[in-house]
Amino acid sequence: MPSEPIRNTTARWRALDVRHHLSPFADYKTLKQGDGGSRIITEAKGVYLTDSEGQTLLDGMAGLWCVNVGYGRQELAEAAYRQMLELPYYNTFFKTATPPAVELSEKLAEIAPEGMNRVFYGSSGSESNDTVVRLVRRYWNLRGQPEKNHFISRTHAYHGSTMASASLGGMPFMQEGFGLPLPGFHHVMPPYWLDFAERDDDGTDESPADFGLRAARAVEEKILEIGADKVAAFIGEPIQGAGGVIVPPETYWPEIQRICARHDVLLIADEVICGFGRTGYWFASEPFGIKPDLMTLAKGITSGYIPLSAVMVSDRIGEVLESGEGEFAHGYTYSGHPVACAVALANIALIESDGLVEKVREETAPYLAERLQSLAGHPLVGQVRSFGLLGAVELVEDKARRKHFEPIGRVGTLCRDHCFANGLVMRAVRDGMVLSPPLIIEKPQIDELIDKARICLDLTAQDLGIAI
Ligand code: PXG
Repeated sequence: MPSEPIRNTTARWRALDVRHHLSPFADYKTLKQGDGGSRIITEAKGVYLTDSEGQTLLDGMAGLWCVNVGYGRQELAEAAYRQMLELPYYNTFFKTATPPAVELSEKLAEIAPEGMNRVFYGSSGSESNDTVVRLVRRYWNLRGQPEKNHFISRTHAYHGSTMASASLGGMPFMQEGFGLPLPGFHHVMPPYWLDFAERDDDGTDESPADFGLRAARAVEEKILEIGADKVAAFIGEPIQGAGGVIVPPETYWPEIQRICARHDVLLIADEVICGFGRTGYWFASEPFGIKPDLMTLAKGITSGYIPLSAVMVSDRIGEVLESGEGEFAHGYTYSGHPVACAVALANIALIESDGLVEKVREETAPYLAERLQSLAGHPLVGQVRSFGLLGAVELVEDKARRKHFEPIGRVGTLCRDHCFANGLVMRAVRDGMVLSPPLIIEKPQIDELIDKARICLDLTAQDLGIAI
């Protein structure tokens, strides 16, 4: 009779969750008032999750954009087990290192864009973005330009939750009331055509190519406003993930690259979501033509099996760091953690042996793009975007006018809840339904995902009284 104890366990876990667990990005008052409590996820295999009540969910988000090789991979568990028995922990401070930390550094240098040969480790994307701020300031100090210490980022950017990474981020609700952004952090518009493209009087929309150039030039205007002698770096995700899977026009990144070079501003690519095969390339800098000076990595580096992050540093920066007097006074107890690095090595080996980068580029990304297009005609859908295995279905009130529902976010949440109830995890960013499935997803599972998404769109339209 397994059903009885399982139900009791669910009730117990939910009660404990409400009583003792402060979840990230949660509304504690609503949780406390009892809105049913959290869903308890107990197991997962491949692309499917199971909750404590036995419901199966197709995980369209790969956890939080991270479980690239899918759930339940024995090779990763074995790598952790072996390393824990051999050397569970040792630090990388004070002139010590461990085999997994140095082996992983070599491997990352091999797969990273050319000329990125040095790595600094942390345990989260937030830490890697805090590290990048300090590395960049150290670099300009060593170059004798300490006043070159300002950072430019974009609205809708997500770079983490620590004080510096949330300052880099462009989400006002994470900053208001927290004394953020810290001084020296600036934001410009994102390359988000749907919201920011202009429309002339006769109703013609600005072309994506023109808009991409204009969005890039917003960075140049900001550099000139602050003064190029004060701007240290520009940071951006090749595709903004948590901001709503904002895929920039092709003109955007090459222009950003030119602007950064012209003003001697470093270019940081936040590849925390985009890296490790997500876009059909090892790193998204490649297809977007970005030549980063620094690159931050996390999530897919271990497929989320264990916390690990990294900053990759180009030779140009690395040589300056190595020429300066004194130490770089920065690091974490778990920098280069041997178990995390051993898992990362096993994870990269799996991405290679499964051929996931090529599979995404040649097979599943084109298929996902094609299947998503089949949703474009739905009355709620204003735009469908995808690149690699990142996708978004943006729900709008009026397609022709690119007009959002009000209040923004309500319809997305409705749809998200229908997805959960119907066995699909799809996250809502404002009213954009975003997707980032494990890279092992097969075509029939993409069909299942799209079929489920269509049902949930229909249910959402029904809630709103909109004819399908
Ligand atoms: N950079 C990017 C591009 C991210 O997406 C971070 C940095 C920070 O990583 P850590 O490991 O510190 O969380 C992220 C994280 C969401 C969601 O709801 C997205 C993230 C984290 C939590 C929720 O989409 N991205």
